[in-house]
Amino acid sequence: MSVANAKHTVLNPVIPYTGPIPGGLHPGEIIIIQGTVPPEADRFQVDLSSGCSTKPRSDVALHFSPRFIGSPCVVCNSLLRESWGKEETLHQLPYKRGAPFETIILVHQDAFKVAVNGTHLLEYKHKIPLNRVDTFSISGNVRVHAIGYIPNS
Ligand code: 9QG
Repeated sequence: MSVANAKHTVLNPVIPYTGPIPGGLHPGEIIIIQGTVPPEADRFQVDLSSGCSTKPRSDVALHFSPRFIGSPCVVCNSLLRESWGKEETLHQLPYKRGAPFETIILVHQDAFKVAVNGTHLLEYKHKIPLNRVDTFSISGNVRVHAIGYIPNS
């Protein structure tokens, strides 16, 4: 799997980046993010959202937030009507400050599955129907080389 298989690729976006997910998200589809964590990073986040409104803020189906300060972890959550749900925290961090990474978000019927550098990391059950997700954002302490959207067939 590589960005070469992508139907749509975004190269070297300025961070924070927000853009449409072409055609929305369906089971079997994959989003690939290739980037580098800056040496002094404290956190970054990927958000899969329902629209791109900031006021009121759009619902976020998947907020995926690697954190490097304190006890390293990855926090996932959803934002519904401007309120965060219950955090799902994995006390494991496959990202390294100063190092490149490849993150793959696999879209399943009932969950997102996230893999980092070729290894499964976590699963996050859908809190918001998949057919409402149409916007991708990435922000915080991260450099992104490419974002690729890979169709399901
Ligand atoms: O802190 O946690 C996820 O549960 C909040 C953060 C918030 C999220 C949230 O302030 O930060 O990570 O999108 C956001 O608002 C980010 C940047 C309890």
